[in-house]
Amino acid sequence: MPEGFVAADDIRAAFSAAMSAMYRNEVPAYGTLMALVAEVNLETLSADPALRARLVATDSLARISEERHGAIRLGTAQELSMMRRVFAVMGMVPVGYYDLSTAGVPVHSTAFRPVEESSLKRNPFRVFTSLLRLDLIADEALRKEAATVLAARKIFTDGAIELVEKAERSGGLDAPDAARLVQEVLETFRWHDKAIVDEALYRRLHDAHRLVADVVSFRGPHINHLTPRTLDIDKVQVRMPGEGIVPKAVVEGPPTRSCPILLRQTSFKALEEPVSFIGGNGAWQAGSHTARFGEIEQRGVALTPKGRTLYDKLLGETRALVTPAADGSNASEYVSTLTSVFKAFPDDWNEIRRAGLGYFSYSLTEKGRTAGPRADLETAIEERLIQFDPIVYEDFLPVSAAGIFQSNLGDEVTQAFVASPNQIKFERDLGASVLDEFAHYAEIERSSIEAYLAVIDLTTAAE
Ligand code: OOG
Ligand code: NI
Repeated sequence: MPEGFVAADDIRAAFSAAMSAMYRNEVPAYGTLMALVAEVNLETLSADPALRARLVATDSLARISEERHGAIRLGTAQELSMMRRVFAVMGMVPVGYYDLSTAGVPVHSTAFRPVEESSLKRNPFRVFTSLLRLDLIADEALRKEAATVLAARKIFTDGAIELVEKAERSGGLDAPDAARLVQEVLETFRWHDKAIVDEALYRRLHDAHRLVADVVSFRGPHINHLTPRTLDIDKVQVRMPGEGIVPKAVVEGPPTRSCPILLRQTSFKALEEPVSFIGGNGAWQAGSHTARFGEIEQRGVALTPKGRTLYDKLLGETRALVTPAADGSNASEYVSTLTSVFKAFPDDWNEIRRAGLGYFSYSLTEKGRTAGPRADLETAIEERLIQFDPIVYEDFLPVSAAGIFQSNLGDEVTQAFVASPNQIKFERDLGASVLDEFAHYAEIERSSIEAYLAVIDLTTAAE
């Protein structure tokens, strides 16, 4: 990077801090959730000195309760491709393709995120970004009206566009420009309580799907949630009501385990907020809209395709037995079924590793540095010459995402869409291809293996 430019990681860190301040200010319940998360994290750390030591060693203790992700929903291909360019300046690239049509949500999505380990450490902020799929809406007249409204709106400020172009031209931004970019981009994520449609159109959009109304009716893609990391998701879930916030019925993802896998998430339900619709004769008509909430997450090991297949199978089996009801009436039955079905997924790091279910990074122990060659990796591990650590899953889960979407779009019976993943179309609209998350984790694992191959000669294993 040319001299005098601010590192992309630092621009992202400034952006996520600015977004957090804005959101806490706009949605006070989110501030309450942040305080609860900080309290539970503190309790968990003081009860678990080993965990604390590990976090100190990995340099992440100070940032423990900071936001890990947020989410937005976009309306057009142009918005999506410009958003990609904006996030690129902040060191975030599109990772993964998520088709949510199968789960009754007319969007497909990617996550813009940093990928290098050092960047994730500096600031892990990601944005789960969905693109509305009007092609899944049956009513053709409505589809056209929605497209016309979307085509006329401008979600980026002129300043944001100029600064992104400048960054692309010169390979970066200096400090004053970087600070300006953060402020300009923040405007895109801001809440607007004045709709750009009248109430009749809002109703029709809403009847087609609540999400369509959320995307089409406003000036911009307001950030709809932010998500800090918690060290004990079950505890926060239980304590939410005591703080006056209503949690969704169940925690999404795998059950509580000794060896956490993938991602567990829960949220408080979206708030009904006052908005006004375009009325007659330049007047505004009062109404309300439900979109914004707060979420928490806890992450575990990234799974290989084999591990992911097992995860999906067990989750499917659980849901065939008990489908969690939105009102929470069968929540405990769901949790106990989930827990018992997931007994089939090994809950020991070495077993997970040996079964090829998860990704791990390998490193030499102190003893390993001076030891001679060993016959194979397993022998070296048994003799404690090589140690392995789970690689953290940094991405999302479509079934969980759908559960989060649904509990925040209202709990009425969900609509069914024909499953129609269309990654090719998504990437064309994005103007780039998305990174394959499995290939990415496999590469992290592979490069860690190379690091120790250089020191311990394991080539004898192949002979
Ligand atoms: C995004 C929901 C997905 C997650 O954490 O899985 C998501 C949305 O509601 O727009 O953020
Ligand atoms: Ni989320």
